Amino acid sequence: MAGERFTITTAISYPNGAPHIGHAYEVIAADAIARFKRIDGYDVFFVTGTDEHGLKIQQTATKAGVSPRAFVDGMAPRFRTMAETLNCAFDRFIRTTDPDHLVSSQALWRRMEQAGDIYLSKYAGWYSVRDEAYYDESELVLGEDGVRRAERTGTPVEWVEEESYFFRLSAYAERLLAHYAENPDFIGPETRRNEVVSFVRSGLQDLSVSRTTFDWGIPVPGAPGHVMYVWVDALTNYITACGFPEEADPRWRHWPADLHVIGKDIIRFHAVYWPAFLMSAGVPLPRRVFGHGFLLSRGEKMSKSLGNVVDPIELAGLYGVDPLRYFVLREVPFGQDGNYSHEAIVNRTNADLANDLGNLAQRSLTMIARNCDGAVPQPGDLTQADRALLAAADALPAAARAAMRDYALHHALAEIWAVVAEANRYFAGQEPWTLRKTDPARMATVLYVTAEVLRAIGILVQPFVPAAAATLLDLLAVPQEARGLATVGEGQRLTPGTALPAPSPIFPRFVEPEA
Ligand code: ME8
Repeated sequence: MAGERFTITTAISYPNGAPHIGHAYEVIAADAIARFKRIDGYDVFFVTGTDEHGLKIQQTATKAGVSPRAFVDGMAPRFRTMAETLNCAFDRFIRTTDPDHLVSSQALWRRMEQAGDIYLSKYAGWYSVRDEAYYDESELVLGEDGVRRAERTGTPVEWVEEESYFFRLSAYAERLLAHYAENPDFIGPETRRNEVVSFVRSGLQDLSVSRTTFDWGIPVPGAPGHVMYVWVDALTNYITACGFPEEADPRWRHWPADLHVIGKDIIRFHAVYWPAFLMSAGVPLPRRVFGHGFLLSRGEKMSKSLGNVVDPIELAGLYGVDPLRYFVLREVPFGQDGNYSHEAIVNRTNADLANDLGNLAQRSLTMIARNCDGAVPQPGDLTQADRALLAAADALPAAARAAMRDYALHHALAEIWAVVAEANRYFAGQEPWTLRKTDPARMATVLYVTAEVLRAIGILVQPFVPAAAATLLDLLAVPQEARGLATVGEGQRLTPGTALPAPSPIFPRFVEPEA
């Protein structure tokens, strides 16, 4: 594992409005996976960013009375700030208006053209600006209001007729199906894979890949008046970030991506169009595309006094960054849809974080501070109960790795919190506060075992609640360089006698503000 590389991306967001909880969810999940791989010794490259071209952005800018460029320059930093506020440690924040992305997109286009896959024709069909997608007649429904809409997304479509370059997508159906069959992990979860396979089996039509009726896009090389269809340029962001087209660029070692984290609504673009473009251009394909579910507000007011909070930065301010991260990753099985509500976030925060982990840390560390000279206690002989708890903690890296292999982040957290629960039962059952008077040596052992289990938990929770994990590991005086998954277990136990800082709370309870 050590030194093995791992490249992960999120979808790049349309900055046509402020970032919402769906954007936050996706970047949090990707960050947790990236951080998990980092503590497991991988050389990680994590990319996120904004998708700034296309008709939707141009129209929104016009409505706002500014140029598209001024509009995206105002909006994109809000997405970057959101990711930073949520403690997401990306390596590149790519904007599709970045100069290197123009070079990369045009180079990819040229390669597809050289492969004979681009030709000029005329497009006549339906287009949804909101989805930035073309639809077949068969994919539409006619509403009572006389408006045609895409059945899957409910967005209105308009008739488009213009000269357009096409990509010979129809020529790739067989190769794509063969790729899915040979690489069963290429699309996840299973439901998304089935959906894509049946879509491709039903036959693919060539794809219109340029537009002439507006100009907010990447110019098609050698074809004045044509800008690239926004999805061609958007998908290309993944290789731009890895230094394409300069394969001598040191960043090129990060390609192919190991994982594209995206929402379920854009699986077709990533699992059909994108691999076809890459096959055409002779560029290796990403290893896996994972379509997560949608996170929706239960549609109720978040709370009487708080109003309906949907801005992720506000949510983070209200509940705390770690509680928000923990909530979305623990509550929603990754790959499925989920709901959030004020009550659900508060319950998770107070039960799992403040009570189960926070209190255990606070109580045990306070006892150590008061009764063990503020240093890691000296354990005596271990009992069966001590050994069982330590074994449960030592088994966590393997259990978490197994869960994370399928990107079952909620399972990884469930495994960790099962050990938190076991540690609480142990602590309550051993009653170190009673031992303080009756058997101080045994008390020291119980506190040592608890602290050592907290070390393992602190290491394991870093990807999910990074700030709180850092605080916990600081309180246990675990050096920065000893915070990897490989340090969990027998080999690197806490050293008795190590001085510990004064304990402080890691997870405050959420207290309802006065109405
Ligand atoms: O689709 N819950 O951008 P976008 C969870 N620019 N995820 C959600 C969500 C929700 N309620 N709403 C949206 C685009 N998403 C394109 C991507 S990639 C080359 C180009 C997810 O701003 C959505 O599924 O509409 C997507 O993965 C991401 O947020 C950005 O959505």
